[in-house]
Amino acid sequence: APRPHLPPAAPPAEPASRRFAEDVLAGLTAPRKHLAAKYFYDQQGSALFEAITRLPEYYPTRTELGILARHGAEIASALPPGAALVEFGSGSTQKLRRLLPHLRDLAAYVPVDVSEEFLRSEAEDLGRDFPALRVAPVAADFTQLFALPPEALGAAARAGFFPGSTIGNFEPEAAAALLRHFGATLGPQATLIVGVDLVKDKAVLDAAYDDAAGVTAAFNLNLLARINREVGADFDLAAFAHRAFFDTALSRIEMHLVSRQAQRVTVANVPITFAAGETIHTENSYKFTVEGFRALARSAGWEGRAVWTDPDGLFSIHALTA
Ligand code: AVJ
Repeated sequence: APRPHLPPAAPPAEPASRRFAEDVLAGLTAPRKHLAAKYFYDQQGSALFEAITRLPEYYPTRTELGILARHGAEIASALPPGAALVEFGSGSTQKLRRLLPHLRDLAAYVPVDVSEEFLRSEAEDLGRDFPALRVAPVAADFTQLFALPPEALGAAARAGFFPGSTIGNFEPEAAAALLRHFGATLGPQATLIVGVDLVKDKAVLDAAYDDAAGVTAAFNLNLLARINREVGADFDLAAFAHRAFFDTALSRIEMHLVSRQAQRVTVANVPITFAAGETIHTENSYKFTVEGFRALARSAGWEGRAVWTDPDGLFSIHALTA
């Protein structure tokens, strides 16, 4: 089985649990309370997100998979021959699997993910289904510096894959910095394939993040349950409500947890007070126009080469070159 490649001699990292506790306390003691969206994805949060992707209102995942199924051959042909493909934040490999049948001369597939266990099991499954594929997993946070494994460095070329519109979770400045960081990681003459959710009717966007079955509400509230479990807190989940809406001026979905009443919560022995109606801002999900995303990419050193969308213009997949 492929072994995750560990970054070379990094300084001893701060334990993830301590980092989480510090970020939570900093966010909840700020004048406008906030928590980072990356913390949604503990085991329960990841399962809830998988359930979100199957909701009738949540169009992004099935639309992106449809684009990959329909235009997979063309998207694959945007990669130079003999390239190693680096997937940033790989999670499940279902999107990659749509491209693989068209990528017959791939030098290696390099999934990069913080979750080492998940990375290993996905890599094993992939190795079983595509025995000719060289899989070289890297256990790392893709937003931080990490070394590419020899399988990628020795390839004729390098390409990046960043599906799912995860780019939308970053503030515009941070999104540009991340795209720049991908360029530095992949090196000169790289190609990048990015999935980007598009601006559309507000009612469609609002429903996608506030579904009738309440799965997105459970996903949002799970963050409080996670803090109770891992940081030590006494959040009463019934005392908070899910709120999600598209802000047209800022072109982003905002998700909040709204305090239903004035209340006091203790988080890692620190008292946190909430006024009735006060919110914790838990996520931004930016939506782009095709031209708007290309301009962002250009500001980060990437040139738009091709773009594919679905017939309804809901979602886009971009091929960029350095
Ligand atoms: C995984 C960041 C793409 O923004 O659509 C889904 C996360 N949040 N429903 C998104 C999410 C609420 C999702 N991304």
